Amino acid sequence: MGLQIGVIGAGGMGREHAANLTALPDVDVVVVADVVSEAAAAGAALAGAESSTDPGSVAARTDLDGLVIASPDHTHAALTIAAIHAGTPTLCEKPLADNVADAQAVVDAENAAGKRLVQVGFMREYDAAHLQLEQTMADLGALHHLRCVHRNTNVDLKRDLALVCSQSLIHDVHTTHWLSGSEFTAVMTQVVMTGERIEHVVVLGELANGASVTLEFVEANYGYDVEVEATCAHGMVIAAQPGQPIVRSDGSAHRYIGEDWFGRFRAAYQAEAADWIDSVRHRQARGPSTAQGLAAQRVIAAAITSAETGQRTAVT
Ligand code: ISE
Repeated sequence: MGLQIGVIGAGGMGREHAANLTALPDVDVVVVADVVSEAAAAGAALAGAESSTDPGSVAARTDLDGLVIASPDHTHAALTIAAIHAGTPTLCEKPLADNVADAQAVVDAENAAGKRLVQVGFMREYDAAHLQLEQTMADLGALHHLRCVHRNTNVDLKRDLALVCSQSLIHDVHTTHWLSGSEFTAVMTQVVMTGERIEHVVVLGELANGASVTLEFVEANYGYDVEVEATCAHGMVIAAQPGQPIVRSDGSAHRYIGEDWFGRFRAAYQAEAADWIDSVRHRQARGPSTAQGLAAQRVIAAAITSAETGQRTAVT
């Protein structure tokens, strides 16, 4: 019998995790839960698992070897805390919570358990282009400036600033923490609207190690596009774009970018699943921690405050 894994959330991300886990040797996704019964049933069918419409009771099960939480963001904290109480190794999708207090509650619960049990799904740490950039930076001396650009195709969703920040920009905040090995001390946010829609968000950040950061989010309708560049003491490096072939047709040369994060980061999600399963087998959580999830949430809160007040805002 393989590892017995539960998946909570059967939307796009939950199904992605269920499929990636099912493809691994000696891993059985045994239950897929979603409050929407049709989604739960479809997710369960995909994984050959039982279905449940009660995520809370699945999170509290003590007979699972591991749990993946990919339900709506506002449910992450409570479900992760239930899994910690059950002693279950957990991969919780980002964000760890949708506010600082709830993220702090997860950190507190894990500390009280006396053992690290949770990995947060900041999957860029498993992306080949990001890993290559990290390695290259190590040869270029101290980081002076990091620039992360995140464009996605959610134009029609008309998300407010809190959602843009906690769903999208939080990736770039964590990327900064990871690649700089430092923390934000202050941020200044500028938001550009097109009518009632957020068009462009720019966060200027200061890091404790003296480096500066520019995080940009753009609601782009042409495709999903993530860029990272680091300027260091002895040179600068730009992350490679995934190696898609160049197709020449109809008088132009074309390279496919992808419409969403599933296309761009599919291999990273697969590597994340494999590494998380390995950590479950070794009974030692690794990868992005709840403390890092909380730290990212604090930067997001400061960035939102800065946009609202028009002031440079300290990150506490
Ligand atoms: C999603 O989780 C991502 O990974 C994308 O980068 C982000 O833009 C999107 O808003 C998230 O939901």
